[in-house]
Amino acid sequence: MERMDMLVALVVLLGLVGTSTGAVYKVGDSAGWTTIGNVNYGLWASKNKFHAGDFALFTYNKNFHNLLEVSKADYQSCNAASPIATYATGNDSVPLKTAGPHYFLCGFPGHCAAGQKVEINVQKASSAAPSMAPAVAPAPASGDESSSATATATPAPTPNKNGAASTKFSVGVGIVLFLASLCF
Ligand SMILES: [Cu+2]
Repeated sequence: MERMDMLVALVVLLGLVGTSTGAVYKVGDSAGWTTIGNVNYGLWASKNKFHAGDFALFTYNKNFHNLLEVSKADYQSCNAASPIATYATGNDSVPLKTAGPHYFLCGFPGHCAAGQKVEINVQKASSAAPSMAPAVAPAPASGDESSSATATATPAPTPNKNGAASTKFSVGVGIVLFLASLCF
């Protein structure tokens, strides 16, 4: 196998390993992403701790709903006209790549106004789980460095699958290192 092929394989493998590290949170739990039953998505979001690298899984009937990631202003006004990202498969696993608030709504007429919208606040990746992603920390909005320092000093233990994920991660790193040793 040529060196370039090996490099491509390595990158693909790194990508696969990377996707296995985050916890997956199903939006709305058993109700999913819907207007039926007046699901309180704000309550759902407040019950979970999201970290960068996790995934939000939106499941819905794609004939009746879709999923748009929007700006804060568009979230507040239920404006579906200028989404940041659009999903429409009915089973969308959305990577929560960056810390900070992420805003989602359904773009079907009237659905957002009826409550089919959710704000997901993502915290920095937990220190327990190693991350392959470059350490890109968003700059503090107000330039208040003391508050961001105290924020990073409190890694809360989370009841998610970090243990299993980091085991997979270690195995993945082992495979990658093995391949890399073949390569170079
Ligand atoms: Cu909808």
